[in-house]
Amino acid sequence: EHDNIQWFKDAKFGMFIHWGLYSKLAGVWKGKNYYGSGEWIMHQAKIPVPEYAKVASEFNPVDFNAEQWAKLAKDAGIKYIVITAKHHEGFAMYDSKISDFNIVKASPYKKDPMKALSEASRKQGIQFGFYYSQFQDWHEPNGGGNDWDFNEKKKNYQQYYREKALPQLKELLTNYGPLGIVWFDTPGGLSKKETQKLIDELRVIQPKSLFSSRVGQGLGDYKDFGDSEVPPALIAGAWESIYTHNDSWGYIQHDMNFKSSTQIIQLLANVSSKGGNLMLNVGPDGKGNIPPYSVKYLKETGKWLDRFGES
Ligand code: JFZ
Repeated sequence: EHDNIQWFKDAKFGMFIHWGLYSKLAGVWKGKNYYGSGEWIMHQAKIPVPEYAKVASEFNPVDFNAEQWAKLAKDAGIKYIVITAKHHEGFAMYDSKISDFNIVKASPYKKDPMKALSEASRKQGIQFGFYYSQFQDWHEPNGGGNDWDFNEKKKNYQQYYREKALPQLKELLTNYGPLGIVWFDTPGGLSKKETQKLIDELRVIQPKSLFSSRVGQGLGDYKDFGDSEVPPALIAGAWESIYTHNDSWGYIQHDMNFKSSTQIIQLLANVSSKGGNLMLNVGPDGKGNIPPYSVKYLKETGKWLDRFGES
């Protein structure tokens, strides 16, 4: 067991944030509405890399306010935040020296929102962590997942790990203060030995950070259940269920199927009664606004927890 697992076991409630170029597309490409997971639109519409890269030049989240986001989490009774530093689209939402496909270099916004959010979260006493898509990277010829621009058989995944994933993870673990969690996703391309080597190289930078189970190969410090899954009974050890507030992780303008505060509270009760944490996702839009229904229902959830929850 990881020696820094206790805060996580006590946390009960986390906030997941999916935010990237897909948030700006909002589930629409060339006038057509896409459904499902908004962060998959590049894949769904088979958008070529150069065309998708142009979205970055229009991505300008001027409404983003780190203090507001962290305050909302605090008011909702949330104890940790995990945000997408880079999703499968390959775009770094932070200042990266490894790839120019990042928010500081490639967007008119030019600032690093991850810096601001990491600081604002800690100021609120909230643990802060990054999601990083370590295998799928649709922007890179050697990254996993993009088979419409690149031939999957010709890919050198090792090279992608060596030249992008590992160096970017090192940046994230080095430049943003102590991270509560590094949340990996959809593993691939690495053997158990190679996965262990990746973990070891990151561990030395931040021995106290927890790594999610999707780092792969049964390694990782706590278990994640499949999306929108709660186990049927009490489970020992540290674990988390992840749910999104509506039906998509990334913002989709035509997805209004938000869970009410009553539903969120029931979900929290269900998960925590079995010993786990609920990490509930919100999808801010391309301007940097958390959807109004998420704000409303999260605040209501916090009010209920103030009255009836144990701290
Ligand atoms: C992954 C991503 O592909 C998706 O875009 C989102 O970020 C989500 C949180 O994670 O999707 C998954 C990964 C694992 C499972 C399901 C969806 N699973 O184990 O059931």
